[in-house]
Amino acid sequence: MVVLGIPYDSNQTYITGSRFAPTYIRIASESIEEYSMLQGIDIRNLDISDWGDVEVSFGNFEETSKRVEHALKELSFAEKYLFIGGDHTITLFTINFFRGEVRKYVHLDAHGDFEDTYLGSRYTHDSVLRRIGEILGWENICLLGVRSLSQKAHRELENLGIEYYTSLEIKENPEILRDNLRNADYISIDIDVIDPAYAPEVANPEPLGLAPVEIINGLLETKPKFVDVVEAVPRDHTSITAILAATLIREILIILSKT
Ligand SMILES: [Mn+2]
Repeated sequence: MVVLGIPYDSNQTYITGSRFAPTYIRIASESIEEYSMLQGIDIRNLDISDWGDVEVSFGNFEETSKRVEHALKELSFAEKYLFIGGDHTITLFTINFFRGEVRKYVHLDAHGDFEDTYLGSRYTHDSVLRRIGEILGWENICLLGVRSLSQKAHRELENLGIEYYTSLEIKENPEILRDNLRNADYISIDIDVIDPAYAPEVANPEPLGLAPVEIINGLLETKPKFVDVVEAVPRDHTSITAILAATLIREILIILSKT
């Protein structure tokens, strides 16, 4: 199993700096136990290699795409992958590369990420789910935890028949999370799906979100091949959002190692 940071951010307009997330999440991981009490496993006993970060080209989607592709070709021996963003654009790089291996893609996010273009560009954190749907097919994507999108994007989700559930629906029925994650090959976790009370340091905080334990409970029975954790914007090494991301990643590495 490989861990790869993709510290690309572009077009972030409110709280910026997801490029620093892989570094601060790794620093935070030093402060927490390697042993998961929840799952009874110490990640030091797993076969994990951390390949550091791709050297991205800020502001240049095409060049960064080439660089990520080059890195992923080198890492094609791996059976499981954990990617750390970066903003949500990074999922386009990984989905583009692994498109043939992803039958079900689940997007955990407060936002729809479903604009056709954002600030004049088709390849941004705010249009990533639409681009992924175009690649994988609308029936193969699912959006969970959403609570913020434009009325136009909302209508389009409906018209295209895309499966989506709001954070409020999931709060009422946690089975939605478990059922939709169970068969996912690729799980993309925008850390803003979690309520800003727990994860304040994100690019666009949205209240009315899920609790970290709800996310963990939803993930425990899953068997993905690919997971990414994106959109954290930790300010420094004391960031509680980085500690939360590091804790989630510890549990995810164990889940990835299980199949
Ligand atoms: Mn997102």
